[in-house]
Amino acid sequence: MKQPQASSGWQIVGDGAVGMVLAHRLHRIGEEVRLAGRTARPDPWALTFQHPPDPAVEWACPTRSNPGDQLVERLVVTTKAYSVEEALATWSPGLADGARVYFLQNGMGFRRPGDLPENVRSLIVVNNGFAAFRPSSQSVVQTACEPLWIGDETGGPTPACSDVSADLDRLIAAGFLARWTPSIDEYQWLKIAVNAVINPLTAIFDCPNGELLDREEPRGLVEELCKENATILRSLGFGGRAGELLETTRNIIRATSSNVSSMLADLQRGHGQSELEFINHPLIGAAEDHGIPVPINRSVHDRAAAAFVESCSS
Ligand code: KPL
Repeated sequence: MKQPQASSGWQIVGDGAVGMVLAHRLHRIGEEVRLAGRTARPDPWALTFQHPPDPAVEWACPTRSNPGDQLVERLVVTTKAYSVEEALATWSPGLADGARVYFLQNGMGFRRPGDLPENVRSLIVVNNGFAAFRPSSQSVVQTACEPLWIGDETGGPTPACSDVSADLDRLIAAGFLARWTPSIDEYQWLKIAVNAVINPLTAIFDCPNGELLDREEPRGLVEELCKENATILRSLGFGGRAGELLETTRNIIRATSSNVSSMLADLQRGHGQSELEFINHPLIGAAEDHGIPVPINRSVHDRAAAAFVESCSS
């Protein structure tokens, strides 16, 4: 019987802004990449990438919408958290033995038991501010580049295998500030504590990230939310970073000021799906577990959830 071939390239699943930036930057250094989205795309797909102040470049992105008969050794899942289950249902059966699967979602709680074969390595990537947005469905603008923290559940001081180390080297060669961390959960919580501020507020106030600091009401809410979130981080044992939360959040807002946040983008699409469950719920849940009152988080969550309900009925 003919054995399926394994592809050593990067299979990126999720053709949103982050997937498009990864695909372009890896392709530019000669890596083999393929991009998959929910809908089938032409192969190759004509895309535009820009990282200001550099001019926009056009390029032909190879695509593929399912594994077919070529096993995948390296899968990068850049879908929204609520689409991970569907993405893995398609790609998990096509993974090679020992494949690496990188997850780049906002928030947590998007994995399901048994969603990956046992002989596959799963890695979490926390993107602290390498941000991008899509002015149109075929173009992407990268607006910032900050560390991509990469780690796994075992929390070893270095990657558990040389393939993962080699992947990190390639990401660095492609211009990402990719770094290994033995405490990826700390970075996940820190990012959640920031996203739980920026994302729902931009949805409520219907504004790009930067305007949160220009207008009085959201500016006050940024401060109050950060105060509550710092208390939650301390209770989780991440006090070292809690003191800087307000400053970190403001810096990310400034660095991504022209961005339409991923939550506002979801709201504008009007499909009613939001990442509140993966970003705001874990934080409010952790507060509940530790007996910490978080009235501002609850009210901001409820206002953002109401905006999603309304966007579907209008
Ligand atoms: O992660 C983001 C998001 O939009 O989800 C930020 C950093 C807020 C950039 O917009």
